[in-house]
Amino acid sequence: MPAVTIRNIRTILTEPDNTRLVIVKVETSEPDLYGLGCATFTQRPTAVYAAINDYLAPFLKNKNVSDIEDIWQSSYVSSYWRNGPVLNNALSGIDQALWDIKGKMANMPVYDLLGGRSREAAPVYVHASGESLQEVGENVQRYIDEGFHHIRVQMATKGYSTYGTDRAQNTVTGLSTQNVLEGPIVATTWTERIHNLPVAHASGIFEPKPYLRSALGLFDYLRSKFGYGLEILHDVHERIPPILGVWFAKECEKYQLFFLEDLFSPEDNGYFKMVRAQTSTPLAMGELWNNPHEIIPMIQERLIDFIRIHMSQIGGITPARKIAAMAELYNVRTAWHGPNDTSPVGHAANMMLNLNTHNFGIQEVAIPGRNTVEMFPGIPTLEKGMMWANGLPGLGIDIDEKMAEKFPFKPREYGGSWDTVRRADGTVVKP
Ligand code: GCO
Ligand code: MG
Repeated sequence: MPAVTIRNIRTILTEPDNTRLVIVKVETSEPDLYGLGCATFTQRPTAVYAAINDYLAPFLKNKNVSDIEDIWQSSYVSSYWRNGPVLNNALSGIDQALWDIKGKMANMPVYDLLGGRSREAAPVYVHASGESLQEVGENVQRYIDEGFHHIRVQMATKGYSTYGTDRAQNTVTGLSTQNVLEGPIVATTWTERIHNLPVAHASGIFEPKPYLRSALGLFDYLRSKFGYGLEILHDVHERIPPILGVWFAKECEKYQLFFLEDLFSPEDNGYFKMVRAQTSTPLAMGELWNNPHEIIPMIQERLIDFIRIHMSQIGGITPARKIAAMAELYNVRTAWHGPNDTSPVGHAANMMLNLNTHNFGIQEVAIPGRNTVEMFPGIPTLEKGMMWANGLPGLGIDIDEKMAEKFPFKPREYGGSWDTVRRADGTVVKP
């Protein structure tokens, strides 16, 4: 039987529900056989598009679709310089599509190619946020009523920009919120005074201590309202000075979080040793890592409990399954990144590892919009607080290309970059 080869690689840019998605379609020498992969880097989607169309598509034409490992390794070094977000996303789109094709050719879901299932479905966590303790509490209750058991909680810090709430920059949808200083400044006169400094373009002011006090107040409120049966998670989103992160993780211990996420920025990985020695608050990190050198020491030294890599940011299923296997040896659990800028194809790829790997931890999910569900037949479903794959061959998902064409990228201020958030004195804050 003649080898099945790559005939064409197409990149689909679409925005069904206010988040820009990058989907790769690998078409083969078999007319009806194709694969889909996620290459979504929502702040730089057209850079990924160029990396695929200008470089990987010509490089891979006529290659044998069966040789996923060789295609990954040769593509990885074909740029010479490597391990960055744009090229890794481009590589991921093709890699996931090739795994999709391999499963279709073998007539089995990718998790069966990897050794079968360790569980029926993947428990998920959802995002509850609000402007006040009461509003967050109401949203938590709503999710509990819908059958969710793991809930990430984020609350606006009055008078400041706060990640993960309506007052935050929401660049994933490219809609920057207006400056959030309209509320009374709940701070000392010092902050009030310097708040009025003329600060260049900013989508709000972030100050660490008001945020930290507000977050601890939220955990206290939720534990007194819901008790300790509910699993609550929180994303610091790397914004605070690292030593305050050490203090905060220790303060969180009594609230028994499921995990505390992105306590430090990737540039401050070195602080994990310090916090690890002082508290048992479970730590999660990974969505911002692209390079093996950022990742390997964190697993080897058991500095995190959950690895939260955004799978397309490291190049797809091929590297992700290797990292998951290494993590198992150190008892680090997976928690693949999965908000609305992980496409449904990306979630389908996450699910292949979520069902297969022994050291699964939790799967993040943002409830998909109606257009997204319609555009991606076979999208993993949510039921009983868990995500379910459909058991179809490959990744089990498709895309309605005609519909995707009807949802082109919307024009965005600053090209859809992550908004600039600043301290009261004007210093830029890590996102
Ligand atoms: C999360 C992440 C996201 C990122 C977003 C960036 O934990 O889901 O922090 O909210 O901010 O994916 O585009
Ligand atoms: Mg995060």
